[in-house]
Amino acid sequence: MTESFNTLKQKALTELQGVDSAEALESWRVAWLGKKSELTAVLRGLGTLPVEERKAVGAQANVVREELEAALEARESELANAQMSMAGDIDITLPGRPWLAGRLHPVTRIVNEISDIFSSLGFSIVEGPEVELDRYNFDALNIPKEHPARDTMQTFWVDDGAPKEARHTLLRTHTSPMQVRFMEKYKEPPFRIVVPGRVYRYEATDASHLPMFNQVEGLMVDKDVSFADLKGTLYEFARRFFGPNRKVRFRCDFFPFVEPGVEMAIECASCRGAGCRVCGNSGWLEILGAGMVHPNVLKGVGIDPEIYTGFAFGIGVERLPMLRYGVDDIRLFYSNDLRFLRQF
Ligand code: 2U9
Repeated sequence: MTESFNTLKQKALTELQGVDSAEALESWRVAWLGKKSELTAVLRGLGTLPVEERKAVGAQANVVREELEAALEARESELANAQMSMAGDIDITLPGRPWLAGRLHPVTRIVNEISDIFSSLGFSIVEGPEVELDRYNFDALNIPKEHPARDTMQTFWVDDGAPKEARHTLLRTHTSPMQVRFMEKYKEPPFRIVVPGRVYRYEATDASHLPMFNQVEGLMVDKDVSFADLKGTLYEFARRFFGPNRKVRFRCDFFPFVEPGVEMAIECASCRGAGCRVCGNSGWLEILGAGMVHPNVLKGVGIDPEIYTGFAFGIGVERLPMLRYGVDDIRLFYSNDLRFLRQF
């Protein structure tokens, strides 16, 4: 009996080696392990055997059945793997790939950090459209047509169907249009908002300029808001962002939407004030402009400048991570080089 089990097993296993498809595998299973197989016939016939023989034969038959089942399973996965390799889907010999953990872009993190600081000072965060009307981007901000300030903000005009000279649609050059929209909508001060977002300027690219960059602009309007509030707020921002030891400088500047206007600069991190390529040899990096909101801007949205005053500021966001991490070329942020981005 042992002999014939061995023969059966050998025959079945040899045949299994030749099986090369799912259908052939199923036929093999039916032939060698199915209801009408030799092995099943032996197991069924056990009852006719004398008791002593029944036990031994039954045990042997079960061992063979288990061996054949295991061989079937092994062949099945061999065939599945071979099929996948042939299709070129997968190389099962390669080690698994580790999952890459995503993270926020360094500029996004800085935008969030700035927003959080102003949020903790009582400002609400507001966002607005990147495609704007020139009425909001220029006219409402005290920059009428032919005003020279329009030259400093060369613009990407959007084809809105009008002839080229009569277009009114553009990619916003700053986020200020949203402050105008906000005041127009909510009418009655007090307002304290910051508007983060992308802005666009049609200008040549270099180590400190890109045609797209991020701003966080802020606006506070209320009764009795003074220049001291402006300075106090922006000093506090600089202190929280850069720490208490970084030097800060305020100087007079001009922006059509504020009067008076100032520029706030921070000591250059790359050269510590000595002068280098990043800061154009001045030792200082201008990080924001600010000023008291121009009475014309308030009047334009129906707010009486005799009753209310306000201050506003604009931060060029990319400069801040450049300062903090000593990055000397703004283009690195947007070249999709993971070797650079993974450092943050
Ligand atoms: C309203 C009124 C006034 C926002 C301001 C600046 C000064 C400024 C620059 C900083 C670097 C632009 O990104 S940058 O190149 N911004 O200098 N921005 S005051 O003034 C406003 C805004 C909205 C209604």
